[in-house]
Amino acid sequence: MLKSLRCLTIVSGLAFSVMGSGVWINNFAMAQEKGAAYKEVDVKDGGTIVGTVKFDGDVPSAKMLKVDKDEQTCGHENKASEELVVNGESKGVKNVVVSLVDIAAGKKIEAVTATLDQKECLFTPHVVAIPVGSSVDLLNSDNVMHNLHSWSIKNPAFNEGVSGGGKMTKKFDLAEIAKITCDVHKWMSSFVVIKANPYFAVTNENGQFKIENVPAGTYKIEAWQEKLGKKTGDVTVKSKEEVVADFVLTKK
Ligand SMILES: [Cu+2]
Repeated sequence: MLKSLRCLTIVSGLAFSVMGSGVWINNFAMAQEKGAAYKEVDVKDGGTIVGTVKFDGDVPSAKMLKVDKDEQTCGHENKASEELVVNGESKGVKNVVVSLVDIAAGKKIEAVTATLDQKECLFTPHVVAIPVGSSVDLLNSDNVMHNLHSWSIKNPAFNEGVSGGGKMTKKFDLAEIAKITCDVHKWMSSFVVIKANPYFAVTNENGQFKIENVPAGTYKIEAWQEKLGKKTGDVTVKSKEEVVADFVLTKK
């Protein structure tokens, strides 16, 4: 099979599209709220988007989180924050959510049950991405009380304690970025990112991602990272081909 590689590099001010111009944003937001933004179809001969999200600048050292409570369980030393994890060699940024934002039709949305654990007084994984209609098992693997405080705006917010070894399950039906914190241990935070379509991925420790079975077409592709913000570009996918969409993010 002939496999060609097309390259798109998204850097500031180059192939970088502006999200601010009103019409598209408003239409998209309205469609999303009505739940009519995405149609499930049979995708045959879809293409694949691969890419890397890299950090532009000196590799930042991890912010340290002060552990000042429940030290027998949480540890006596301060913990490295995962709010911005940049690989020292590849400069890849971990835990970036890369997604197609304006795709009208494509593969079926498969609801999942993801897991977000509180372990040794950190949330793990730090970022969970799920499609709408999915659930998250919120676990407490520690022997101390934790709390789950969701800063949801569209989905029902919750703020509940969970005892050691406990679990609660929450369903997320609307697309948004929901920060989850523990009010018992102020240093603990994580994000549940809920997407309106199934075309998204979370970057690995080298900043790499892969989005598969995309119908041929041109789409807006977005990278979001909690400290570096959002960047959007255009990507053109062709049947059975692999297209590269790289992002470069910088500190704001
Ligand atoms: Cu906690």
